[in-house]
Amino acid sequence: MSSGTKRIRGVSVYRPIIYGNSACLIGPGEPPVGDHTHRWTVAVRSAVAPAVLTRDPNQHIGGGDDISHFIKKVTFKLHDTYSTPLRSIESPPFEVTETGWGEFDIHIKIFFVPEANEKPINLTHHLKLHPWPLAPPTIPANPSDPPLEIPEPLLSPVHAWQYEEIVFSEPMDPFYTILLGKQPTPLPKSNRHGKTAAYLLGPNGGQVGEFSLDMEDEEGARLEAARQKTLVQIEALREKLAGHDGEIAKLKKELEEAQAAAAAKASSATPA
Ligand code: SLL
Repeated sequence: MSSGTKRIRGVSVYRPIIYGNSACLIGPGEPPVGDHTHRWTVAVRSAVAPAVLTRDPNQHIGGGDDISHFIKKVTFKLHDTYSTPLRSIESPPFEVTETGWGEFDIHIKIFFVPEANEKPINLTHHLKLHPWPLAPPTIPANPSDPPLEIPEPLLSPVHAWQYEEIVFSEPMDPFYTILLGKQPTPLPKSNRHGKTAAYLLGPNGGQVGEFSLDMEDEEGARLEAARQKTLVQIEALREKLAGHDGEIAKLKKELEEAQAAAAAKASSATPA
């Protein structure tokens, strides 16, 4: 076997990516496109953003690193209402920009460079155009009040992105050399691009730019809080169950006593 076809045993290399979409309302100043309401971009990108974002909101998330040393091609299968729904993107940026009126599932297939000798992976992303559920402040406290005006900036842009780590376990020898030569930029501690009125990257919404270690910590804290809450609920149910067991034992005893008393009464009433 030549060294070119060897796998590196016991080694895993991971590469962070994001996939998803950004969407903007087509503005009143722009030329209309039929009944289309939004311009959107679906993409596979690096999770880390460039230091300076462009002005195009569809480019506001990730994309700072080149990922073409391991991704060769990405196909995006759009809704059948689009002409040529299968879009094949053979060089970076791996993305499709379109206009439309509706949300639907996009099937994304990532093909790796030949050196990787890996099967393509399939992902599904639900194209998101609308920022629902609407933010709580837009819902009136009193149901008889008229609905509050939703400020235009809150509707556009909308961001819906998923963080993913592609793991190459036991990579091919030449591919391992390629990976070692192109390290991903580490995620920053905090998002360098901060918050805007945009929907919706991350649990707190409004973040643009990139995924950060803080977001990972927040996710961990949320999971831990949920775990603690579940433990408390389990304990409460256990106590309730123990209470029910006690009640059952008490009722059983009362029943036995009543049955014994009835039997005694019946036997004493029986004529000799
Ligand atoms: C819906 N099930 O009803 C979805 C389908 C399809 C969206 C949404 C493009 C149309 C065109 C377009 O926005 N399709 O090119 O005319 O919401």
